[in-house]
Amino acid sequence: MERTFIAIKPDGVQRNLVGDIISRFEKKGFTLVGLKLLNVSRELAEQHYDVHKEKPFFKGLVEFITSGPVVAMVWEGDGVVASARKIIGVTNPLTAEPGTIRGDFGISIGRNIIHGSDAVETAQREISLWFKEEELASWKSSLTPWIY
Ligand code: 3AN
Repeated sequence: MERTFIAIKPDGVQRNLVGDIISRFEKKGFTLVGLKLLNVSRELAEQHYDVHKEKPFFKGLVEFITSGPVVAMVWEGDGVVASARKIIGVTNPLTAEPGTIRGDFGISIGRNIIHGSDAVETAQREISLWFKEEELASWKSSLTPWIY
């Protein structure tokens, strides 16, 4: 079953959006298989944002993601990577559609509340970067026959 990595960034945690965000993925029908609240080390932040290391905003990105607790999650389900990106909305919250997480809650690209893997391969890399195998639990929701 496909999995994606989702992180609620420090702004989302400080603004008490954790419950609402988790609820959106639950209500859609996806299954939560990994969840933790952590302070992100500089090393993890730099590895996570490795593809952006040449970008002018890289330093600010690392500083921001390490500035307060982050909620890291793994969600499972058919097509979850692309679907989560739709639920999240485009990178700039000002242009993100209302009804998406960024469209509903954000204003600034540097404070865009949430991260979601952009492809299945990226998801695999990010899940193994953020979670140990034993921290992930597969389970069958009793709702499954009503979803698939
Ligand atoms: P997304 O998170 O939508 O996949 P990416 O991967 O292009 O977006 O960028 C990663 C993160 O870098 C974004 N979530 C955002 O916080 C930050 N970012 C992207 N572009 C900019 C920018 N032009 N200025 C400041 N921060 C940016």
